[in-house]
Amino acid sequence: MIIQNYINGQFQDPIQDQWLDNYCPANGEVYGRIPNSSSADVENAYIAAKSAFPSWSQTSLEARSRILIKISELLESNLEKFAEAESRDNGKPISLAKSVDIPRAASNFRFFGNAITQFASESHESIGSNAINYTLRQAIGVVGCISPWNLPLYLFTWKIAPALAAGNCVIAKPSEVTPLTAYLLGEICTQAGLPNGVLNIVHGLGTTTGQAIIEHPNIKAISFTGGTATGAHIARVAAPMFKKLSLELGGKNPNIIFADCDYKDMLETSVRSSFANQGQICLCGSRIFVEASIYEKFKIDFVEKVKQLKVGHPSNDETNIGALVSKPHLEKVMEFIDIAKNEDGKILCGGNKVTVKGFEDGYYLEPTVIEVHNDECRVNQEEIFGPVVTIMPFHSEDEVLQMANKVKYGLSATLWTNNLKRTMRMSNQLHAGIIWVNTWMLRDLRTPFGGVKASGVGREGGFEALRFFTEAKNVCIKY
Ligand code: TXE
Repeated sequence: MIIQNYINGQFQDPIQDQWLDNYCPANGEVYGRIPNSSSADVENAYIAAKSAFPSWSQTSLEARSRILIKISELLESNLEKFAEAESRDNGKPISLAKSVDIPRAASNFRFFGNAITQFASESHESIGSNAINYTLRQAIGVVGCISPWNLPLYLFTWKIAPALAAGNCVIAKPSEVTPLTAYLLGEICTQAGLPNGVLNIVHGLGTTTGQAIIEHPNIKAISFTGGTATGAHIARVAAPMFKKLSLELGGKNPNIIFADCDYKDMLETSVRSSFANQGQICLCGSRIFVEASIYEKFKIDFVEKVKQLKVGHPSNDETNIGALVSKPHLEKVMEFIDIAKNEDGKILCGGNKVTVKGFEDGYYLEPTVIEVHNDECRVNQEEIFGPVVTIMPFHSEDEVLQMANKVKYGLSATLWTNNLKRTMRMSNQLHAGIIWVNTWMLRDLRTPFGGVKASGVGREGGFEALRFFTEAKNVCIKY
């Protein structure tokens, strides 16, 4: 399988003929190659985007909306093909790709195709000054979208759809680890009638292709999802050029369980919030804090349920836990399990590599639960981003609030309680951009999405995304 760049509506090889291997996480084999694009490819993408911009930014909202909705429909009618590609490239269970990843990518286009027709700008009458102000929301120009490997098409389109809806032309780079569905998207965009140059997809390493995008002086905004260290690097490069930045970075999210919760619901959801997508979701509740009075019961019930999860080949419908995305990532996650042992953590279940018959070189790991005694230990502080969670008891609301907030991240938090006053108190005080109460990852695309502290800056979703991808210009007229 040879993946090419999609520039000006054409599929092309990289100019310098540099390629990378693409691995299948389920069996460890190389099954394709992808361009490692240079700044020359990014420049070509920029030239295409720049020349498409005047016409695209002046295309009526209805016409843009129609094209985006058409892309959504084509994704839906190609669901099987995209889901298989996503599962093969990323290692995630096919059931997840079919039920979550690809439907959500389609929803992203449909949602922003509709949202742009509802996006209103403000006007303010300056009473006493005989003046009226109105605010234009103008497309920025050429923007860059850089996405990670954990939810490949889901997050790629979460950026591209609002950028295009708002009238920008886009240079997008998917993760080099999971390029396949982004490659397939190009063909669908052409079929849907997206004009050439409006969306350009360049593939390659972060340090070559990604770097060329963030350093480009005329790419005026960067929307990035990925690791915190990369986010900090991007901010350093972009700041002197005054680029607009949206950074959605890592998380180490608390899952806080009070004794008065609906236990069954909490238990089932906590298994999902710990291990969905092999724990490789920035929103996973990777630190579980349980009120002391139900701690021992929870520990037994949770571990029993986790042991029932089936680790297996991603294409098997029975599989709950597929392969981790790459060998280096598997090694990194396993290192954390060793760190936990050295820090006096107790492995309650899991902790070992799994050999799946017939796919012995795949990157499989048991879902792992670690009991920790000190919330400041490394496994409780650092983002592991794999099927590994920590659990520990707490004795009071104040204590758990302090532990929950004592990490550098602040993306999401989950609370399990039926006490309304406590819900309000805790929600106000938790350091996070997203709080779920008695649920997890229930998403409404209109809501603001993003984190505080080392989890990033800016908000995606709904009109927040359309505001990010436009410049506000105020016009004041005296009459
Ligand atoms: O991410 P990177 P990695 C976390 C998770 C994971 C760690 C590292 O803890 O273990 O980050 O993952 C591109 N200029 N998350 O190394 O490198 C890169 O090519 C421009 C959390 O895979 O941040 C890819 O397209 N771009 C996260 C994207 O950035 C650069 C999801 C993300 O890769 C670049 C993924 C550069 N200099 C990992 N360097 C989440 N928040 O969901 C890299 N890239």
